[in-house]
Amino acid sequence: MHKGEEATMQYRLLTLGATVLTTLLMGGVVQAGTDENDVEDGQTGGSSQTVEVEMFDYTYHPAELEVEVGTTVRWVSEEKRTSHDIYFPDEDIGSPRLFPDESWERTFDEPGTYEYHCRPHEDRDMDGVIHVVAAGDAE
Ligand SMILES: [Cu+2]
Repeated sequence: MHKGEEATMQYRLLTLGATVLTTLLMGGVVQAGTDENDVEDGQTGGSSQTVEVEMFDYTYHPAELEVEVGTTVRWVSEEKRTSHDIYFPDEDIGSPRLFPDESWERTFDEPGTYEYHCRPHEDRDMDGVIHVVAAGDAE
């Protein structure tokens, strides 16, 4: 075998390696996109986790939150006396009034910015925002 052929062989091996690598990477991406029916591994891709926002002192904690698509946000009232709610005016979606230790959940399936406030305490600037980002884009 002279030098020309040897170089070609090495090139072919390199190309093969790159192809295998690309296939593996693509496989990973595809898997990450199929989170909805992915029963075996809930960790991949769009989140199915639950994140809590506590309500106390007439404030949402945290008031600003970034989550991945598919995340459920649960608002829990840690207040001592008064009640609060969670209302999204853009969509006219809202919770009932939550008394101490009560909670309400909403799952976010679309990326976007979701502003909300507490209807009983809008005049006290009790408001918050959820930033829903595509899977893998969360900081
Ligand atoms: Cu309130």
